[in-house]
Amino acid sequence: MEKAEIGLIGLAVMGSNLALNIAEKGNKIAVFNRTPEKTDEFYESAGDLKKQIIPCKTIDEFVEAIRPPRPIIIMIKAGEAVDQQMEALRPHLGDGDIMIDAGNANFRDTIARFDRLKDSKLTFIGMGVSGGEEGARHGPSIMVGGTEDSWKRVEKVLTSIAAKYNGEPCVAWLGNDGAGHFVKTIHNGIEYADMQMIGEIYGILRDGLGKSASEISKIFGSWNKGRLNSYLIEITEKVLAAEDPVTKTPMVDIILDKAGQKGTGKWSVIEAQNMGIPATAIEAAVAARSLSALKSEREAAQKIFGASDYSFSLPDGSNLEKDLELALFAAKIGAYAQGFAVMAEASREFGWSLPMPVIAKIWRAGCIIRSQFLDEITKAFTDAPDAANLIVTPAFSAMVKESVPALRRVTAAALSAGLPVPALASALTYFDAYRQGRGTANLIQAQRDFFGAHGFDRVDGKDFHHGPWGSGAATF
Ligand code: NBP
Repeated sequence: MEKAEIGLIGLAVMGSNLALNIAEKGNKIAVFNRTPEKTDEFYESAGDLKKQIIPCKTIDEFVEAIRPPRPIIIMIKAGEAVDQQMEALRPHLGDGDIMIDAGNANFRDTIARFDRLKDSKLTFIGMGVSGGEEGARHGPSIMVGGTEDSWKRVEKVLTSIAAKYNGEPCVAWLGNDGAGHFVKTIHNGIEYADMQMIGEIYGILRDGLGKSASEISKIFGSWNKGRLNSYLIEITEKVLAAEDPVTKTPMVDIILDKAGQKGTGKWSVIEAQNMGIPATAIEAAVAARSLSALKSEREAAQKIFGASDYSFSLPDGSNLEKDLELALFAAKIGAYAQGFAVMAEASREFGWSLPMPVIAKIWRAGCIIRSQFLDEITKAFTDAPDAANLIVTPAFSAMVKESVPALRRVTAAALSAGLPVPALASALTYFDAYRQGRGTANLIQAQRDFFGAHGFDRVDGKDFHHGPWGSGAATF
């Protein structure tokens, strides 16, 4: 029997869709699932693609079915299950075989797994896959981390299944060990910020301007034809237009306003903090989900403080919808600038040489944050590869100058109206702090020197590094 080009373990939502995608693109694939009945179910539902699939009930049979050196995608529940599966697989593998974790792993676990296999005959790839079920089936964005040699073994198959943007595949090798999973983590952090900012603009339209879900849907629909064109704006238009089959009222109006945060969103913020890179809009978005989850506390607090009257108004002469659109655009630039800045620092810290234009490129299709905007980021980083931050590239500094005034008007009006806009406000404050040549940390340094004799650097470079506040140490 002809051997499979690749193997896949884990036939739940993501794994089965990815396997069908791989088979559909003409690659022979062997599949295995811990619970064998699921392998049968999967195979029976594969229709015409059955001829490309080798269903296997045992690990022995599975490994035997793949052409060496064997690339094996592990698409199972992230965490301990991956280590267990790897241990179960390991004794069956041979020289050059590659275990590929395609789940949402913490990149630190990926580095540890990569290191564990370093001196063995096996190799490890950590592969971030974005696009959910639909992406897995018809073309995800794929972020690969591992050795270049192992990437070469899987490049053809992965290129065949990845999403395409103007014919270019949305898959790339991004660097060693945890590079792929790190980039996926930051993708998800940006996704949190993007969604939160859209949610805040929705809140202004709903609560500050009294618009119905269908009216707001139309506004997002018109924005989707302009510079905000993206998958997230497109689905926002759609979900706002949807009707609840039970009550026949807008679906969004009867969905509980509680969202969770887990895994990648949280990790992106933790890693930004670990590296000392400000990612305030992403942090605000993760925290906003945590605050949303405190539903009963929020209801109790509303009883004490009352709700704001939410009367949102912009200065006379403003074009309301245009300002909201531009404000969202400006804030979005802030969130992406922060995400890319976190990746730039991680690249230095972990020695990955992350290619920023390539990352923007492979996010243009297939993933949740896909958009036309990412094409502009690709161009900006290609034209200014050494830029310290996206917002200072020539292309984006012009956009920032054009859009930040609207963000300021919208944020100021929302704050006055008592409308919570943590991500929009964080993005605005990020711009303001980033472009402030002289900030206020001089006072913090003075305070630190006062109570802890920490010393400070002087603006005149003179060699005298303590203030005239006594010994320099606080007395208690
Ligand atoms: P789940 O995360 O729900 O995991 C279910 C799969 O894991 C089943 O195949 C199950 O086998 C297997 N499994 C478990 Br649970 N414990 C195992 C163990 N100890 N050994 C071997 N197999 C084990 O699947 P999913 O939703 O398809 O997601 C897969 C990965 O992709 C996750 O890391 C997820 O975070 C990531 N991801 C998901 C999405 C999405 O939209 N769902 C998007 C992007 C990434 P069984 O059938 O025997 O129980």
